Amino acid sequence: MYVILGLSGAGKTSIAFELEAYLVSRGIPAYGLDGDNIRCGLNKDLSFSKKDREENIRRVAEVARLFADSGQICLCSFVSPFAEDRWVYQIGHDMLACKIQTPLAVCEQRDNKGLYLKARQGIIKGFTGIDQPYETPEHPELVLKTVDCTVEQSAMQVLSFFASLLCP
Ligand code: GGZ
Repeated sequence: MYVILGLSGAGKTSIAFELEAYLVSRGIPAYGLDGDNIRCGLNKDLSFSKKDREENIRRVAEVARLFADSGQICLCSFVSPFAEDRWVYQIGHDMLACKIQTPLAVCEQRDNKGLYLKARQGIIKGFTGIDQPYETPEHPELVLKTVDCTVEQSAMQVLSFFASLLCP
C-alpha cells in the first residue's frame, strides 16, 4: 500500500493516477483511491469533521488492505490531516508513506476546485490549512516537492524510489 499525503491541491491524486496508469500499462496491477472515488460512494455518509476524517481513512486502510491481499498495489491519496489517525494505514502490507510538500500558498493559488476561495469566504467550514490544522507527516519514506515539477516527473521520482527498494 502506498499512501500519498498532502493538502488539497498539493498534487496527490494527479501523481497517484499517473503512477497507476504507468504501472497498469506495464502489466502491474495498481489502483488509486482518493477522496473523489471513496467519498462519493463507500464514505458518502462522512463529513470533514475530525471524527469523520478518522473514520474515512480507517475504511480506506481496510479497503487498501483487501487490494494488497489480492496482489494489487493500492495508491491511497488522502489529506489525512491528523497525525494521530494515520496509524491505521499500518494495517496494510508494506505501507510506504509519501509526503507531498507543496506550500499552502501554492495549493491555494492553484485552487483547482475553487474550494480555498470558498473556505476563505467562510462558505466551507473546517477546510484543511485554512480553519482546520494540517499536521505535517514527520517520518515519511519519501518527500516530493511538486513546485517546478511536472506530474510525470513527480511520478517518476516515486517509481525511482520503488525501484531503489527492490534493487538497493
Ligand atoms: C479538506 C476538503 C474539504 C475540507 C472538501 N477539508 O482537492 P480535493 O478536494 O480533491 O481534496 C480534498 C478532498 C479531501 O478528502 P479526503 O478524503 O482526502 O480528506 S481526509 O483524508 O481529511 O478525510 C478537497 C475536498 O475533499 N474537500 N471539503 N473541509 N478537503
